Amino acid sequence: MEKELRDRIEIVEGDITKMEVDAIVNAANTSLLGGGGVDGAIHRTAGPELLAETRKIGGCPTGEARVTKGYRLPAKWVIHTVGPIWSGGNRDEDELLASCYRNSFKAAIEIGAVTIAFPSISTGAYRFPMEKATNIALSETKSSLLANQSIKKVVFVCFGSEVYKKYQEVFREVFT
Ligand code: AR6
Repeated sequence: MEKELRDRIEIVEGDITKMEVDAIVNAANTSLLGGGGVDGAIHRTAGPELLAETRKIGGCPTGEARVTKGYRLPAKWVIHTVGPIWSGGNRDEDELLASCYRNSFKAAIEIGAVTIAFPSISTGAYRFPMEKATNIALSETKSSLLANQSIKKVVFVCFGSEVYKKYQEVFREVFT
């Protein structure tokens, strides 16, 4: 069981906009109107049709997720989730980040996505501590994959070698 579960997770270093998966997850903000970091890269690659669709959605609360098409991205869908801004750890940041992963998986299952790629939500502009965020990402993924057999592959796309190394390290802890 554990082995099978581990085989459904992949950790790669790279750019999420290039991923050929059913759905990529965007680390967005509550406006859903784009921004910097991974959000900016996704909007640039998808093209202006993405912004037109997110405008119609009208925003998303922290911890929740909303789905759009992928437009010019190789991915068919974008699951936009809003991570918490780190402000010391006493404002429900852990639980809000965990719900980003849970709600993204829920959305992926609803649209029938079988392969899904995640960035490291909240650890850039939103300053969530990397180690804590990685633990939450991998623990929530483990629970969601155990509960749902429909998702066959989850790819964690690490932007840079430090993020990649941290994911490898935490993966060994969470999956042994
Ligand atoms: N592919 C994969 N990961 C990436 C890419 C990419 N192309 N570009 C950056 N990252 P951030 P947040 C990594 O700041 O902390 C935006 O302005 C990045 O190195 O993108 O959730 C939104 O509009 C880091 O490891 O997202 C919000 O306002 C991770 O993605 C705010 O930033 C997340 O960094 C959200 O902040």
